[in-house]
Amino acid sequence: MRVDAVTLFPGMIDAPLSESIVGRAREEGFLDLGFLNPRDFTEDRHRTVDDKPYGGGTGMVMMAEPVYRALKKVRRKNSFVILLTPKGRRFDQGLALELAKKKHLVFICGHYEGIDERVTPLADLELSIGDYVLTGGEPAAVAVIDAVTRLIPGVLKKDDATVNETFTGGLLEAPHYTRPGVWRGQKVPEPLLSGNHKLIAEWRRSRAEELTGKTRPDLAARGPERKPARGKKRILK
Ligand code: 6GU
Repeated sequence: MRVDAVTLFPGMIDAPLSESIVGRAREEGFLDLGFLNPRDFTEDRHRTVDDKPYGGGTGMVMMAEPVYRALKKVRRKNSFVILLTPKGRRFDQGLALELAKKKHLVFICGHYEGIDERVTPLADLELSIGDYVLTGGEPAAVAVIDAVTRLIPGVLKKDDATVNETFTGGLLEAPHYTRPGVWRGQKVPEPLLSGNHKLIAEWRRSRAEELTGKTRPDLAARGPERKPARGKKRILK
């Protein structure tokens, strides 16, 4: 998959996505990640990318033109353009699965107080990663690119890891344990040591339901199917 990020701070995305599984996915060619800095698309002496908001107020607003030019340079017919903003649709695993099918994703990262509203029509989707405010779209882009990259076939060794996991089944995952069997007085639950696969599956199911009911009643209420939350359409352009 090809992914491009339009950002004033490429290092905020490049560095975290150079480590671990995503770093390896890039080295192995599963993910081809590129960056466009709106500053490189300015023409004035100071390479200006932001200005004061019309109507007054605090902070600076990113200007539309440098972002537009950057986007024009990378956008192709099959590109899916995502504008990262806390006002966007909330990202979830269902959306990650949809985005993983795309050939080319382009992320536009706002910074400061945001981007001139007139760039919004250039995006296919406005996306948020949760109900809190970040300094910019960059950490959100990292989260989304990470979640999507691990779903690209071949990136993870066992595809099973993406089938059984938290959220895909509409439940949080059961807890995991590894050696030693007793750690500082705490034992590994008996069923996991039984070697009985049916018993293990039942134990995990039951722990997953218990955990989901306790910490995420909203997920529990939605049921076991990975169906969209009520009233939400899951169809992307
Ligand atoms: Cl996409 N951007 C910013 N600035 N803050 C956020 C966000 C995005 N998602 C959650 N908070």
